[in-house]
Amino acid sequence: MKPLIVKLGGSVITDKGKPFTVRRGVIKRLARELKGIKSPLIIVHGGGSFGHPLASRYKITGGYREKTQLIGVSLTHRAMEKLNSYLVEALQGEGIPAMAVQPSACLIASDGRIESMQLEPVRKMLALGLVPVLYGDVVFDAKKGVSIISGDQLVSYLARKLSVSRVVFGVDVDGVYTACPKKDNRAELLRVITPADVDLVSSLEKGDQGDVTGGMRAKVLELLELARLGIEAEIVNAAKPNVLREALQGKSGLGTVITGGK
Ligand code: IP8
Repeated sequence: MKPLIVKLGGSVITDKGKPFTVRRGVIKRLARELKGIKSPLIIVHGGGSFGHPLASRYKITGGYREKTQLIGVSLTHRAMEKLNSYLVEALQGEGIPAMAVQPSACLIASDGRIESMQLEPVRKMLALGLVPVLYGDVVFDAKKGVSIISGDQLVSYLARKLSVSRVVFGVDVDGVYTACPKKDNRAELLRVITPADVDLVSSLEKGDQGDVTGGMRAKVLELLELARLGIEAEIVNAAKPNVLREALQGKSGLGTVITGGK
């Protein structure tokens, strides 16, 4: 059976308004929803109020420029490890054999894009029935010294390299909107996005201030890369009970489908 990839957005599993705060109840519920999934799973999560504030404070996306950033590299990575541990333990609590995979230790980036990644351990985990849990991370970069790789980019890379059946992104809104639905009440939910919708995608929001990896627009761009290869993805509201579970069980149309053709 081909694996499914699920991305748990940082805005779902953490409180973005409060530094270093996990949403315990939400994580527990999501772990219960994931328990019911029969297909092999790869889980990737975002940074939320753990990774983004530190990456932003130490200007890590701009690359390595001065020694004072090194403590920021160390702190950003550690913050992501803490969030990852919390999630892995919640999954274990539901009996899911989750295992952390540290992206910074197994990939090299170049100018902010993944250049190479050692995927054999992930393949072996899947073959055994373990559930790899990766995350957006501060990584070593051939051009910039260091950079931030988002969970979104990791999902897109993993989906291309490992043969996956479907990609589901869990976010804290109902899908992709024409504008940010939290700030603009005229924002309309888009049900389907295809590679033909380039103009629309370039007008999507780039994320809040303090989000170092580009918000909804960056997510959609990563997923359109997959759509071009025939891998369909859906962005759904994981903050609402059972939506993520149903999307992973194969129900389509719960949020925004990113596909190669209408
Ligand atoms: O929340 C960002 O991952 P994302 C990770 O998936 C860090 O964009 C370290 C800020």
